[in-house]
Formats: sequence, structure tokens, C-alpha cells
Amino acid sequence: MNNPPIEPIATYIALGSNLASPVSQIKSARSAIAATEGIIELAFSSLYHSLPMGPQDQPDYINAVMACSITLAPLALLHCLQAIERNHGRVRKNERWGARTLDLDILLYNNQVIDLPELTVPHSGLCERSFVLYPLHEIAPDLIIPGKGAVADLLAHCPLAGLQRLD
Ligand code: 5RU
Ligand code: CA
Ligand code: CA
Ligand code: CA
Repeated sequence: MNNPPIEPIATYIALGSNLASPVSQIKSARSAIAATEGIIELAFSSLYHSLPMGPQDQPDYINAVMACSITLAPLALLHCLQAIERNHGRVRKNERWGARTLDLDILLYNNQVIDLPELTVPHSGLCERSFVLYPLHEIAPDLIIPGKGAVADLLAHCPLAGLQRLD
């Protein structure tokens, strides 16, 4: 058996877009993720408008975070999310951290620490990025990040950096 059934796992997924109607991209991605076999949506944050971090010569972003219950192994989840990115017009460029129609990152997979060439969990940028911490805190205020501490404490040390919650 290549994919033995597993107990449902709590996972948090970050969504981001800054090309081709970002709000529509995020809403469509949410539907596509929830429609995937082996994934059930538990919670979805507000949408947030954010200034680009890293390379700044690109459009502003829309970001959000989704909590799911899943019965997929970590790499199977990653491959599902990459397929959804491609279906939303994501084109991989040589440029690192450039503009994209859709970016889906696995932030957490239960309390597991995963260190594979393709996948690092908890996500490496999680603790410094306001566009991840604020929506994550909105849907999981008591969450502890393995090896990093409480989301509430990380957030208290993270500048908003232009982040705005949309209604
Ligand atoms: C360096 C620092 C590189 C922070 C990256 C997003 C970073 C972004 C996003 C906003 C990137 C990775 N800025 N910059 N939202 N992704 N606001 O989703 F995040 S590139
Ligand atoms: Ca589903
Ligand atoms: Ca990202
Ligand atoms: Ca990514």
C-alpha cells in the first residue's frame, strides 16, 4: 500500500496572490482546496491587503490563511497545492520571490517538523511575516508553532508592515 489511510491531521495553509485579480484568485483557490478529496475546510481567515515583502518592485498582495483537516500525507498535500497553483496560471520563473497569480504554502502539519528537500514545515518564513501571523492568529489564537512558540507571542513582536484586514 503506497498511501495507507491516516487519521485526520490539522493543517494550516497560507494563500497569496498579487497578479490577475488577487481577491478572485484567493477565493477560487479556497474553493479548489476545499473541493479536494482528503481535505476538509475548518476555518478561513479574513482577506488581508499587504505590501510586498522581499522584492518590492511588484504589486501589493492579498493574503489569507486556511485551516483544514486532511487525510493526505505531507508530500501528497504539497503536490495537490502545486496542481491548484498551476490551474490558477502560476508560471515558475527563474526570478526568486517574483509576482505570482497564486502561492499556496503549508505552514503547519499537525505539530510535525518536516525537513525534506521539497518541503520545510513549519514554513521557514512564518514567524517574521505579518501577512501570515495576523490571519493565522485570527483563526487560531491559541496555536503553538513547534520549535517557535505561541502565535500570540510571535505576533506581538511582528510589525504590521502595512498589513490591512479587508471586510
Ligand atoms: C522575503 C521576505 C521573501 C518576505 C519573501 C509575499 C517574504 C510577499 C506574500 C506579501 C513574498 C517571500 N509579500 N513577499 N505577501 N510573498 N505581502 O505572500 F515573504 S516573497
Ligand atoms: Ca474536500
Ligand atoms: Ca509564500
Ligand atoms: Ca510557495
